Amino acid sequence: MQEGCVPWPESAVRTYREEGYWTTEVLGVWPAARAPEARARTALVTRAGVLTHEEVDRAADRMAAGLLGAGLAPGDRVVVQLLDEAELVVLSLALFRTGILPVYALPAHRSAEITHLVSTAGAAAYVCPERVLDCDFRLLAQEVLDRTDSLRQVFVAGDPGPFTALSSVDAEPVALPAPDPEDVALFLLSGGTSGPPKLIPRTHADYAYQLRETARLCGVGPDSVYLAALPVEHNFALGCPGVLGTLRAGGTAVIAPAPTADACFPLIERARVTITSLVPPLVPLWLDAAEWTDHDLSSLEVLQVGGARLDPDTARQVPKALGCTLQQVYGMAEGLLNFTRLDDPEDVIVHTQGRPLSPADEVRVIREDGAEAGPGEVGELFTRGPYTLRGYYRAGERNRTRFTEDGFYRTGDLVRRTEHGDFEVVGRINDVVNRGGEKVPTLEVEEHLLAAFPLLGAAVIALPDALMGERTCACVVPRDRANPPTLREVKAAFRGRGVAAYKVPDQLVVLERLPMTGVGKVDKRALLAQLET
Ligand code: OOB
Repeated sequence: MQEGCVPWPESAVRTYREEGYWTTEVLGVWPAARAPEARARTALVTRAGVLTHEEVDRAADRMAAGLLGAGLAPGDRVVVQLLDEAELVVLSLALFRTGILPVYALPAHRSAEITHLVSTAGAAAYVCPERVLDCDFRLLAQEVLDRTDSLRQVFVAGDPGPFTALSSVDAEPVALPAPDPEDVALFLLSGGTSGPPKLIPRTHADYAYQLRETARLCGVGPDSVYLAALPVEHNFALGCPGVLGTLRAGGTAVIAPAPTADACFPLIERARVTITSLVPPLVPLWLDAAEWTDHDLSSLEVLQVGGARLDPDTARQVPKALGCTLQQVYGMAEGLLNFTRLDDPEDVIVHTQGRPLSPADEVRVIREDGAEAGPGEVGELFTRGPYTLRGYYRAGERNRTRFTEDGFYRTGDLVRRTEHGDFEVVGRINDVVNRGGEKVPTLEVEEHLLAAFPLLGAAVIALPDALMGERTCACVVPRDRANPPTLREVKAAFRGRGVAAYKVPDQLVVLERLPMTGVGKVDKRALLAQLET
């Protein structure tokens, strides 16, 4: 494995190879998609039009040659932040084929996050759109260039301004260096930990296994049509089985411009979509819209819901309202994925977040007193397995707190396991606000508040929210009591600092002091209790 990554121990590697979890498969070169009968079939449907498997394959080979021609080399890191367009898929395949490593940023990220990613990854290139709404990414790229020192190139989808057009990264296909299947293929971002996003190395072998096994579990094959309603850069829509798992199986991926029913229902009808995935806050909106829609949704077989807790009442309504099977997915970019099975009893599908994907996933539920939890008892979930990382990228010491000595990843999630082994997620011990699937690291928000305003203290907590599940509440103690910041000023300051919009606090509470624990940390439990009364 590359420098900065923590390899699996030799004994685990041997088991995963011998038992067939890891093969010699490399991401992006997929026999089912290259089979003669698949080549003329539709691979991608986007706003820009339709591409067949053959066209995607050829475009990826040309872009791969173009990337090498532009001076990038296997092992280089490239921060990828594109709109959910065909280019994102073609670029991903091109990067996998050359062994150049994408670091997937989210569409909502702005200069603060991109600067952090470029410097943590030591990225050689950044790929971005021309502009989105009010953000000109070429200006953002210039800011990142000024603040970091590894970046050599910026590729822009659209008018490149002073940079290079992504469309010019194109050359006659060349023989490509074959990546080692057990080397890193891509980096995902952590959502579940408290600080700024950490980089999660995922290897060809581990991610290929995930794609293969999730497709099998969801019945995804050459006739399947997956709708990416959520951002493709996130593990859920990327590879569970998502866009990559569907393409790998020879099926069709449809990329929606937005996750709303308005945007997605016409696509479901037109492309005869069979499977899609959503985060919980979208589900009631889809259910309402389904009641009056004229669009034919009858092709839909499976709706996956995950990223945050789905309320059982909403879950129960899905099959009737949308005419499909609900699948709850409790996953994480770090690896472990849990699914309810398509043929599980209704009770399991409605009330649990499923069980591990792989027989090789090892899971432990550890109570607060350190003992293993029995069925029905709450504890923190620890896991290791053939597609779960052993350490964050270049995280050194910090990995010690997130992993046990024997390689288990501490998820920070509080779960309960039923007698049948299905998980219910009941809470979290990490300091993250789960805003309907979008993870807001409280520490990061607190740092921005302290840097932007004269404060004696800042503490960010999650408050229950009817739509989002949780909302972000910032509690601040101003230095000058007579002159506290307003929510509007906080919003303006976050925008000025180039922070993704979903991290802006939803609510601001001005306090005279923050409750403290005996060891001098902010007592967030007491703070929550104080706000609830
Ligand atoms: C997915 O991945 P991440 O990395 O954005 O966030 C992981 C965290 C989990 O540790 C857990 O706290 C929470 O998100 N979570 C859920 C959940 N699914 C994820 N909490 C309750 N119920 C669920 N169903 O969010 C993700 C990755 C792949 C597939 C699906 C979701």
